[in-house]
Amino acid sequence: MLEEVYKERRERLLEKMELGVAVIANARPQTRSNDTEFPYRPNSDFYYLTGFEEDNSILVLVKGSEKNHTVLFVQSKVPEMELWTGKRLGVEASQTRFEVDAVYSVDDFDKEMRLLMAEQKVLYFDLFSEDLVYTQLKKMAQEMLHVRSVSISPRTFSDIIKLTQEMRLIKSSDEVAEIKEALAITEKAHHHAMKVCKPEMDEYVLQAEYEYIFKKEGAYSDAYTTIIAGGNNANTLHYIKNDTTLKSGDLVLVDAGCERNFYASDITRTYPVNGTFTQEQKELYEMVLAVQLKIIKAIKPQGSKKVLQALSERLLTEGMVQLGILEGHVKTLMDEKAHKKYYPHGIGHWMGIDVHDPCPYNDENGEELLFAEGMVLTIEPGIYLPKEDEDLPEKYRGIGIRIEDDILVTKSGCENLSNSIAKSVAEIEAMCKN
Ligand SMILES: [Mn+2]
Repeated sequence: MLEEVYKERRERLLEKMELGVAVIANARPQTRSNDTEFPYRPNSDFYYLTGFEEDNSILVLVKGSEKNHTVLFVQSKVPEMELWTGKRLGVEASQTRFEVDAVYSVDDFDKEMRLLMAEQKVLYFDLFSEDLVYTQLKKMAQEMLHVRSVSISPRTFSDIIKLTQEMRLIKSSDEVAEIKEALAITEKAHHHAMKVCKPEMDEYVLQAEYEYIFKKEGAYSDAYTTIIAGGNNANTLHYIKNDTTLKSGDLVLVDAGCERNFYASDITRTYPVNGTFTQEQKELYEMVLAVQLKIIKAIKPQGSKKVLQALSERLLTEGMVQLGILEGHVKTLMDEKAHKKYYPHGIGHWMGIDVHDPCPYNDENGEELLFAEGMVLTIEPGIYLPKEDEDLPEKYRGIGIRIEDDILVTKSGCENLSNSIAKSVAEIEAMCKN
């Protein structure tokens, strides 16, 4: 994205702030073991406001009564360090690249920050983060209380994340384009995997097929750990061990999506390991699919997640009664929450730079936020029928199905951004046979 996109976001954030100073630090590298690290990924809010991928960087926004001031702290270039960990942009090049008022070395953070905080009453940062930068900030603010030359120093702490997360709820067309690019790769991966999946393959090998396509097609990472759940493993919702051998006659539930340019995709498909659904699998699958399609149809501006949740619970309960999974009246079963045993999760979540975008679901007064153009959410109904559950008809035991797509709320309704990933029984069986 262009630098002015990030600049415009910073300006919008400044508009939402009261007079004061805001500090947003980038993520720290995370240790994997001893002295090795996980691949680095920037903090989502920091990235949203800067587009900068280097660790050891901090953004500071000062909202003044007359004018605003934006400052970026970056790691300065140290040749001996660059030999080991790669080139850094450094202070000078950052000054040219970023449309901020000043760039300093992060080594000067303490010194410069005291100047930026002086005469400010409100200090914004991520109040819930335990990052050292914020601990350091609080310490500075406390020390400044005792500096006689400073007449005002921040005594009010406010949550910057609340403001950025409100902004991130509505995606710009540039952001939707990024999500679409991620989805194009995720589509290739699902289609490729449907083709190569076969009985006696280990789940982690199928996982590797997905990750191979992600990287080959230009997505550096998955957006979350891939779930490859063969047969009864699908009934463990967050199954990520992926270490069982896939069996002919079973379904495999795959929840896999790549991250591209730090935008997520999140797709679940459930397909037969040997390429052909059994009669029972087909009955269950088509029931869940019909529910998913109806829910997607119901998405439009002024709609809400609560309404979709209720709809999904009612439709799935009806479906389960029709198939003999639950017995009784739909309304009574729902009052008793009988359906929750087999559909225990939510219908979906916001998605964007984070796979579960941490945007608000309710407004200031606790009222649910209604859908509006530019929001992106997943729709993922599922039904989970454990092997050991003797209340279930025997023929359905050990089957778990989830179908998940990524949906953009549009002006008049919605667009299923992942519509072209094989989903009907016929489409899936055709793809598996290729
Ligand atoms: Mn999801």
